Amino acid sequence: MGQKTSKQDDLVHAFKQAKANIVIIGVKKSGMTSILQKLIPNNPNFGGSMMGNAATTMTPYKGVNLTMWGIGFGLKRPPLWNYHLKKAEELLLIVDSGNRRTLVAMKEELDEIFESNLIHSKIPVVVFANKSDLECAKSSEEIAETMTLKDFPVRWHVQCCSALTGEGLLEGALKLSELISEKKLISPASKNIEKDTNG
Ligand SMILES: Nc1nc2c(ncn2[C@@H]2O[C@H](COP(=O)(O)OP(=O)(O)O)[C@@H](O)[C@H]2O)c(=O)[nH]1
Ligand SMILES: [Mg+2]
Repeated sequence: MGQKTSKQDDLVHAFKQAKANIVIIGVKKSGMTSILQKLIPNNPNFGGSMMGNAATTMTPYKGVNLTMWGIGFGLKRPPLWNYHLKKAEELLLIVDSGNRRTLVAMKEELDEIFESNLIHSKIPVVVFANKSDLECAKSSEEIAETMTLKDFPVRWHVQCCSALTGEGLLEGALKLSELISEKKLISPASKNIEKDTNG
């Protein structure tokens, strides 16, 4: 075993710092399973568990609590969805950056989530715009515009990435952790304030 850490190790390390209740919403086929297999490489069963109309909950790393759900067209919200949204400290959205229909589906999902007032209005939102390797992939600016992100009352960031090549995943994981720590600084009521910010 070499001393140098691999890109994969760096990615896992960055994601481990994202200590929060993270709600992950992806449009089906946009690459949720592929991305999560990179972020959580030691969990071979987990991709298969994301199916049907149920949310999957897991804590792959200490303090990193994930609740995942794939939106399909016309699927009902999974049981306990409102409960998960209320507890959410960060939203991670996974879309296919080459497929306009999935971007519009996610925008409509966000409309409903924010209209319902179930979610903290200052919640950070990170969009993983996956499949950036495709020729038809849109830029982060085009994605933000199609999803009308500036109309939502939140701090958001669009990260173009590819689960296929690995490009952009580390930047996305770092952004997730960064926005979570920022939010904790301005939200003293948060239960999970980390003393060790260098860890
Ligand atoms: N070109 C390309 N294909 C991808 C990428 N990520 C996932 N895919 C493919 O997209 C399809 C759906 O991926 P999957 O992870 O199962 O999506 P899920 O339904 O959101 O969990 C599969 O055929 C993947 O191989 C990517 O970054 N680039
Ligand atoms: Mg899947």
